Amino acid sequence: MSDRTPYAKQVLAGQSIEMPSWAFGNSGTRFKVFAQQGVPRDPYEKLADAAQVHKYTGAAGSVALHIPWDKVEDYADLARHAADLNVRIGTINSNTFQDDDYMLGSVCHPDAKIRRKAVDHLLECVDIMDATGSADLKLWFADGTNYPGQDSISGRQDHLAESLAEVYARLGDHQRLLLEYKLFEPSFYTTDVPDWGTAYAHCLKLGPKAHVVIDTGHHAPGVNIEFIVAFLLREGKLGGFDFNSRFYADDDLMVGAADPFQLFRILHELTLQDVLLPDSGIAYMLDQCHNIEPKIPGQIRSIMNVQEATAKALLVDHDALAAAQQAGDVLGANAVLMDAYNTDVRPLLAEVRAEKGLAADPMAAYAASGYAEEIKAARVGGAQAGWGA
Ligand code: LRH
Ligand code: MN
Repeated sequence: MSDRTPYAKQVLAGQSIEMPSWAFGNSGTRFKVFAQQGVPRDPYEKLADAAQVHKYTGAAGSVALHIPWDKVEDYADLARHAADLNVRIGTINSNTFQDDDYMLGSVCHPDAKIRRKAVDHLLECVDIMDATGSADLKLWFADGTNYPGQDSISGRQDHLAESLAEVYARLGDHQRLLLEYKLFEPSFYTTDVPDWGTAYAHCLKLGPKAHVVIDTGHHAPGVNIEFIVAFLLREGKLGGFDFNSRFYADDDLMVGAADPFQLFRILHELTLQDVLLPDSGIAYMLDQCHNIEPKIPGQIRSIMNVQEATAKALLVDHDALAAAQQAGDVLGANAVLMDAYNTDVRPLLAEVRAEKGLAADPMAAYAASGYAEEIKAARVGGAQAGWGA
């Protein structure tokens, strides 16, 4: 077995997982959004908190924005603020799911006036990308229906295709459109982009700047997500990930918390295709809500969970695996993967952090920094950030 440690350390040192700005604000469920002390009041404070995660993990150098949750007067100034904090603004997320006009949909709405409004918002998001220097526009649509007969399933697909084509045409040379699918919620009969196949078909029609985003919480129970990963990778249409985990539906829990083995299997498929580093063209992001746990430590733990799953995947002996697969050695092949999965990679990650001048344990280092107490004391008054649902 060739020693894969040097290669693993090199990849782990360069890994970067984007944080969602909304993870630092208050969040919850329809039953309750719990407020936490010290929560940011604006996108500037959200970036400051995100910078803490990058400071201690060294693997979270960018922050995704969500519009209008992160609306500011001057996006170029916000991008400068991010740079001062040693992070950068990444993916721009549109929001066509919180306006009363969107009750029956946005880009798929039966009324052309509402579709116009939705597309104008998406075009505004591309303007923001021009200001922040972001490459990716991430589109998730809550669009769907709740009752059979409520609207034309194929008619809504026509509206969707037309709306996406207009946005696609507006993209700059180095900009991409990432289409995210989701099985259900908030719609409970049809969702207009419910699965990878629908997203893939629309992206194929749109062109080379359109790719599919896989949110790990957006599948029916039992769906083999790593198959979707392998398939879209093979097609060159995997644009990004929204990492989180779930026990039941779109729980948006910390990635790897509910099913670390699934996360490992996903990272294994990505490692096989050597697409883990930022220049791979795949946007690795967290999409989570820390409803009851402290938010900055929640993000730090999440980055560490991705790093641990990645390290295990990087230790898989690909040559031995290929040989066992070729020989039809079912148990042998499975054992190669399980050996890597059952490897304690925490010492290896502590080494990688030490070589980057970081503390071996990011959670302990952040806790010892006193930052949590500082923001609790400083952020008094003003309106805490949240989903504003
Ligand atoms: C939808 C989603 C989408 C975001 C939102 C915050 O469930 O995953 O990626 O816009 O969460
Ligand atoms: Mn998502």
